[in-house]
Amino acid sequence: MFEKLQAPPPDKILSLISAYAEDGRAGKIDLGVGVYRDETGATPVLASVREAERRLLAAQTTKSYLGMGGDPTFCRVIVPLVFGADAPAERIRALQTPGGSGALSILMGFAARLTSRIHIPEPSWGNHAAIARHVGLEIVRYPYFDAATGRVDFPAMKAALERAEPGDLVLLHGCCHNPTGADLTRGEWSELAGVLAERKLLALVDIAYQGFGDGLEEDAWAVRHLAGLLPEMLVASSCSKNFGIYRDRTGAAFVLGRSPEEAAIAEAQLMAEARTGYSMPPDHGAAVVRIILEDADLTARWRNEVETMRRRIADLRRGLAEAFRRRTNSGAYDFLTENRGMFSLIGVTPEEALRLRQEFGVYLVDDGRINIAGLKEDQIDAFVEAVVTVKG
Ligand code: PLP
Ligand code: TYF
Repeated sequence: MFEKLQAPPPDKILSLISAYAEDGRAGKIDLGVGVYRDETGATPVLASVREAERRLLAAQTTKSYLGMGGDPTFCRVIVPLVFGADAPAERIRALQTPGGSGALSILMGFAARLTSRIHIPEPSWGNHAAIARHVGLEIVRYPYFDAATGRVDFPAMKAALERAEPGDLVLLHGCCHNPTGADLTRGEWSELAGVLAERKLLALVDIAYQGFGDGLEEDAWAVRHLAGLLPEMLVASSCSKNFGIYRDRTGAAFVLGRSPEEAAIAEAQLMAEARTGYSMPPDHGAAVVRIILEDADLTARWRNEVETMRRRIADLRRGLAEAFRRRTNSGAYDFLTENRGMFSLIGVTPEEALRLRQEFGVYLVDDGRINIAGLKEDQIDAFVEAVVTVKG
């Protein structure tokens, strides 16, 4: 039977990992997959995570099954991290999931029972549309990014969502938009909240980079603001980036209900999604997060480490924009300092992206997305020169 099969197209981002590894050139630059890298190019295990792992290993007495929602204590302590200390906690239910991807998957599967359409920004992370298609949602793209300015085209976004049908699902990036790095301002979030409420749209906020933009609390502002205004909402969060536990597959799916009773029923539906998907999430990463967030001292150490990562990204953004300014004698790349998180679109075509890879050993996604954290300080000028050269 398998002779009928054709290989699906590869994941454009993940396939860069092996392409980069196989490149033997000394000066190669890896701006592909979205993982944080320190100044040596490493993605280290955080010290707070190592300490939590040490404690976990010493204290763990069983590896018996947990429920479909994972570790109940993780589910309790992750709520204030995302929704803040003043969260309407009685109306929020959380499920531990295999990464933010697992959360998106069960939340979209859940939503597909209630509605048939999802609005996704253009552009967005490729897996958003892939997962939506998989659960049978019709995908509508809303305009998001203005390539000419490197900023959000909010009037176009708002106008498109004002035309959405009541009950439609709307995917929003909570912070550090992937791939553009362009986020809404607080004023725009407030306006958007009005549209969502008025049009009776169901927001699904994906927050995968909390702490990499303006800070852990600042980056959750939009989620918290919407949670304070909307009757119902879905949130997918990821611990992959801010705890640096990518492969341990840790995230959370949240549902905000009109009442505690409705939230509990929705939670039971999410459990049913988890049951048919993977039964229950892996424990290790969530246990580490739980140990960190339950301990004030470890939490402080972890927050410092997130801040160090955030600062490095911000410094690189400034350094890169300055280098472009010097080389091009213009402010054409100043948007790099306004963008947030690890990504920006550098404005190259797929053909130019290919040239960057083949001629200069610069690996970036073919939509022109760069992972800023992949740059080493001493590579900035070479990268700028390569971009300017291929763009003629
Ligand atoms: N959402 C966005 C926008 C992402 O970029 C990622 C990336 O990894 C995820 C969700 C999910 O991440 P993970 O499943 O590794 O937690
Ligand atoms: O956008 C990125 O680079 C990260 C990592 O299927 C990623 O979100 C990319 C593709 C994928 C899973 C994770």
